[in-house]
This record gives sequence, C-alpha cells and structure tokens, in this order.
Amino acid sequence: NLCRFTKILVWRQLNRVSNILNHSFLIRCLSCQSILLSLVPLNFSPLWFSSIIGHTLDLIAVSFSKKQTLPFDKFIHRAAENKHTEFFISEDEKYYLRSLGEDPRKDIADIRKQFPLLEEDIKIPEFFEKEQFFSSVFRISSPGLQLWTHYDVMDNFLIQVTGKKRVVLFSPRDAQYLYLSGTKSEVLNLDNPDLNKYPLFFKARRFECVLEAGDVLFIPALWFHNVISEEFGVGVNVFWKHLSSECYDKTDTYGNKDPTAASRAIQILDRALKTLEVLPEEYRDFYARRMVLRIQDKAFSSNYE
Ligand SMILES: O=C(O)CCC(=O)C(=O)O
Repeated sequence: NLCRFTKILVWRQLNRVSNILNHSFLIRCLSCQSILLSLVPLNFSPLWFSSIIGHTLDLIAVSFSKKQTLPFDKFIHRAAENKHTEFFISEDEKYYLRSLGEDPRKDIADIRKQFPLLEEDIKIPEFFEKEQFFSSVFRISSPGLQLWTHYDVMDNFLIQVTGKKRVVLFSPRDAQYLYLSGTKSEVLNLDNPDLNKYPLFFKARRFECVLEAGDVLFIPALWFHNVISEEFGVGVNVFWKHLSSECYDKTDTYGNKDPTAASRAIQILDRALKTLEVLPEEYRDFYARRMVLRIQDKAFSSNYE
C-alpha cells in the first residue's frame, strides 16, 4: 500500500538480496573508479563527505573543505573498518559517500550514469511514471555514522543493499518541535536531546525502524528522517516527483529545495515581518498575532490536525 501518509512503510526481504539490486552489485562496486573526497568535519562527529566529483554540500558547521582522491576500493575498505591504520585526521574518522551528478551544480545523481558498471544491477521500482523519476543516489557509510534530521521535497525509496541502519522519522506536522534551520533540525542527539535548549522536542512523535539488507523504506516528501548506520552500509535512494514538474525549483540537484511557491511565500513573509519592524513592540506583537491567525484560518488543513 503506497497510499500517502501510511507513513513508514518498509518492505521486508525483497528476497533479502533485493530484487532491485542483485548480488553482483557489491562485487562490481569494488571495480569503480577513484573518488574525490570533500573533507567536511561536522560539529558532532568527524565525517569525510565524499562523492565521485568532490563537491561539498551545504552542511551544518562546515569549517573547512579540501579535496583529495582515494581509490574506490581503499575508500570501501576504510568505510568498513572501525579503526583505521591509514587515515586523514584520526583513526576513528568516519566515511560517507553520497553520489552526485557529473557537474553537481547542474546535474542530478543517477547511479546508472555515474557508476555505469553497476547499471545492469539497478532496476528502478515501477511505482511511478518514468517522467517522475528525479535521481538515484549511491550511499556508502561507516558504522556509527549519523546524518542529521532533515526533510527532502521528493518522495523517496531508501533501499538498503547491505548493512544495518536505524532510521527515525518525524511527521511534517511536528516541524514546530524540531527546531529547524532550513531543511535540517538543530537537535542532533535524538536519544539524549538537550531539553534546556530544545524544550519542545519531546513533543515530536518519533517513528523508528531498522533497515537490513534487502529492505526498502518509503519516505514520503517532507517527512523528517535521521539515519544512523549501525554497521558498514551500502544503499541506494530513488527520489521521484510527487508534484508536477513546474512546482519544483529547476536549480535543485539534491531534491531538497523547497517548491518554488513555498520559498516565494517564505520570502514574502520575511518581507512582511521586516515591514512590521517600524512599529513599537506592542503593535508588532498584536499584528504578528493577527497574521498568525490569518495563516491558521486560510492555510492550515483540518485533515492534518
Ligand atoms: O541512508 C542514508 O545514508 C541517508 C538517507 C537519506 O538521508 C535520504 O534518503 O534522504
């Protein structure tokens, strides 16, 4: 049942070795070309963000970024170990590959194009029309690697090829409790959140599952998700468009830029708030509350209460 808002949907054991990715996939991975790494330390764990072209994503707390190459088999080797004898910064650094398009500013990741050796192993699930396809993203992660809670604007199949990964999801309706900064939540430690700093976080209802090899998780657009690799893991995402193509930002290569109407509305709201700044606090407060009531009245859906 792919009905929207069935929320978390995990297909278990599509023959365990997924029928979307067959068993020769991993063997072929090892023959892929060198990758260029972008080194992006995060504020909560050292993370080597890597891609085949070496592009740095807009991550939180990027303090520096430099680029180095690593043969793919070495990369896999390091990503699979807990402690490294060869490393860039520290013996327990973590590795992550998120594949990108040829020119990451313009092109969209399609594993079949960037990793042609794997092409025959990839069968995109036929749950949507061909024109709705957006991207297929190759992901490889070290054990213990955590990705911050974020949302994407496309529907998404997260396909686990090997390894185990915990995924925690939150409904878009709980956005108010997640302390968002853009598309990401500022709450990094979900298991032991700082409730002095994030007092409303406990109100967010979490949905949790563990993906194992052969599992496929459907993550609907706008659903927040946080991923922790419990083991070395290889996965593939397939993102597709749920809205008509014109609604999406044409410059979006990751599938995480807000639909153009939404970002325009947010800009207009920012301008409206700036306009209020000329008034004294008491008036600002009064008119801001009236604006909130108007938004609630005109734009909130009673279906989601
Ligand atoms: O599985 C991963 O490594 C990350 C998945 C993810 O963040 C996504 O599908 O958007």
